[in-house]
Amino acid sequence: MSVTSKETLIALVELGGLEADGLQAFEAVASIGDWEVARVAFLGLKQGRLKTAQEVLKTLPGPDRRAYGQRFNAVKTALEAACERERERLDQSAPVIKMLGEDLSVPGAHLGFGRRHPLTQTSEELIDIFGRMGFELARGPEIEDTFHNFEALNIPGDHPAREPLDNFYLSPKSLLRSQTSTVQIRVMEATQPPIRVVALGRVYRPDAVDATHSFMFHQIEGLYVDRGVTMANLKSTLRQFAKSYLGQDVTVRFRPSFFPFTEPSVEVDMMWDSSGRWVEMGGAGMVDPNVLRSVGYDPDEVSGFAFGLGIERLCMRRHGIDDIRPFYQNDVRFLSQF
Ligand code: FA5
Repeated sequence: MSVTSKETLIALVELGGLEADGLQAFEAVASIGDWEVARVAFLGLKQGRLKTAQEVLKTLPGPDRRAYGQRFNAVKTALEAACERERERLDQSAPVIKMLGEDLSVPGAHLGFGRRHPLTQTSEELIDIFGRMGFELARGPEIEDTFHNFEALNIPGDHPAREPLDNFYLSPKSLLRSQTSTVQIRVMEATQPPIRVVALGRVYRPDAVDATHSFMFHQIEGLYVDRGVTMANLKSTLRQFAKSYLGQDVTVRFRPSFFPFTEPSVEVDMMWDSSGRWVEMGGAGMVDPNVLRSVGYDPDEVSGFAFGLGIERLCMRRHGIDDIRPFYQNDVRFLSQF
């Protein structure tokens, strides 16, 4: 191919250099990042070397332009083909080959999702049921002073319930609460009647562990104080609750009992199963006038009922569990059933 000027000759030599550089650059790419750098450097529409070479055409003498243009097109086609070829090579290489090395038909690993502990689920359901009956949620501390755990509940200093062997004392004046009845006092100290609350949480007693006893367990406490509250209200509230949580066919009975902070007091039993066995679900009664007086209420004006139920036993009865211990053994085979 003959050309008329020296500039054209130089430009054609440069086009040859551009082609060689470009082919070498595309051949050398090892990653998609390298490939992109080479593509922009040679084929980039704004500042790629091919674009610059195209601009040269306009500066050449008219008769030489055809020759330059033909050579330019050949270089462009070669570089575009190299660019395309290397892209395909990259797409088919590393990651895909790695994936193919594994057996894609093996089922994925099962992702085990956590779930809430059955006692947490039970507590939430109890809050819900009592919430629908108009009870609000109250809270109290697990580390209590002896005043709230005993004195304010009409359990004086020499009472056997205060024995060190029956409680987890932390100091002479503080202990891990042995009952949620402490929260009754805290609520009454802070609020005026009418009061309708439930309080749930852990309580601690050094009881020997067996199928129905643990040294740490959960109670739900209920307290209703207003004008004219009666034992009939207490019994109907607990029966309604039991039917709602344990089912319409549950049988509940009340036995006369004694608690220092209620008068009269009852123990509440639920029929466990069709064998006719009764299991104690909780204690309850009419708030003792002494307790009402000690928080500044007038027992001639207001009366109240209170109850404290074992949450584990409710959950056990509901789900047909005969032993309290699995709740605290962290065995997922047990826990994952809820
Ligand atoms: C009380 O704790 C009273 N505070 C209940 C009360 C509240 C009476 C308000 C009057 C007014 P008691 O010690 O019986 O009572 O316990 C109540 C319930 O907690 C029992 O019926 C039982 O369901 C559960 N419970 C008691 N001890 C244990 C234990 N070691 N492990 C599991 N559950 C227990």
